[in-house]
Amino acid sequence: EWWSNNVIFFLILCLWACLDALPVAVDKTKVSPPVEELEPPKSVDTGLHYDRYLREVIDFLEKDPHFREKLHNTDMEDIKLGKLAKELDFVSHHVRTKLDELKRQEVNRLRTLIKVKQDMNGEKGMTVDHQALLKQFEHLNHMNPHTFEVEDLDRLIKSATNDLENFDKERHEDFKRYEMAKEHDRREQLKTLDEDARKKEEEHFEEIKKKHADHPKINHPGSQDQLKEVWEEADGLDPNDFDPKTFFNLHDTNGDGYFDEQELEALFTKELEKVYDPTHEEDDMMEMEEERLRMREHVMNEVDTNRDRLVSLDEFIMATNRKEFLEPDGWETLEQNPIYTEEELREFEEHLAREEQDLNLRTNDLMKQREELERQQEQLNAQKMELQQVGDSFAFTTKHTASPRHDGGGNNTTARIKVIPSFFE
Ligand SMILES: [Ca+2]
Ligand SMILES: [Ca+2]
Repeated sequence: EWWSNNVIFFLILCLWACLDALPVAVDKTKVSPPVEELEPPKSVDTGLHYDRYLREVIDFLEKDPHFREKLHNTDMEDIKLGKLAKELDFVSHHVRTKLDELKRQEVNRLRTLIKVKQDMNGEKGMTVDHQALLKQFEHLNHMNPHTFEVEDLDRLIKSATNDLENFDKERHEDFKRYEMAKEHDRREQLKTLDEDARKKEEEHFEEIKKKHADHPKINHPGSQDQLKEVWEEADGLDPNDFDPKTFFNLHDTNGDGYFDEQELEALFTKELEKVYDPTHEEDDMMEMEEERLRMREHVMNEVDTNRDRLVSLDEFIMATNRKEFLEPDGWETLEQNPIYTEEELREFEEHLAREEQDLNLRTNDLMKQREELERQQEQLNAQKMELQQVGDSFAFTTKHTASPRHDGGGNNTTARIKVIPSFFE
């Protein structure tokens, strides 16, 4: 089912881009098009590492009348089977040329990134993770870096749907690792302190934890209380006039008739400011962003009934008619539940230790190699010295046994004496 949800999302993304650029496309059919500049795409950032490429490909594809028509008339099943990707064979030469260009740019971008990464790893003495590198190329066929083919579109659709599904999950995992690294560093730091200092440090830690947990009540995200607070404080409107439809239109900032992820997340800023202040030692802004993500996911789950990762006006109005909208449960903030277990922290630390051990082994190898090179160099130097001594004594002997008289022939001893030391230098 996730698959069809994602395909729906992709389709919406396409349709959306389509509506956006429609007047431009109509103009282009009347006049023969001049060579188009590559402009940044207008649709919403997906947050994927190949976001720009994805959106540019979609923007250009929907400029092709044939492809646009197919996009409207192909059902989900067929998109799943890759039939939409096959329609690429029928798009105009002009669009195909643009797609080729986009792909070449994308391949170059990836190559540059990988080069930078390899250089950085090289400096740290780390090896390159080839699996991870190959993953960066999954959204296109890198075996053919020059032209954009059916396989490229097929891969792009599959990667985007799959990666968007896992995007939030990966952000949660990154956050968890961040928290475990923070705790690991704290414990390591404690180990370096004497008993008294350690006790003080522990007390301070508990104190700021308490300070952080002490904040005004958080409204349940997406509840009437929460939205009314935005309406009153951010929009400066009278709470008695609260109207869901007006609220929706006010906060659909790009005016496309949907709340996307960014527009939803913006609604929680008021709540988050109750808990997080960037000037306070006890408030971690990374945690604030994790909280924002949790709130958005929660509201999406409750309100986005057709699971296209967008909240339509209808879905929004429907949600405001539910009992939970008026009488919501409380909301548990991040600090009220553990982010990781001790077991997970232990595994994380073991992983860190293994990485450090690998690095140490590699460093040891390098040290040994350097010692060996130095030893060889010393041997060479010793040999050179020996030879030089031989050369010097030979020169000395030659000088003193040779007749000082110029013999008038080709046998110039002074020249030979000069040559010997310079040979050994
Ligand atoms: Ca919107
Ligand atoms: Ca929806």
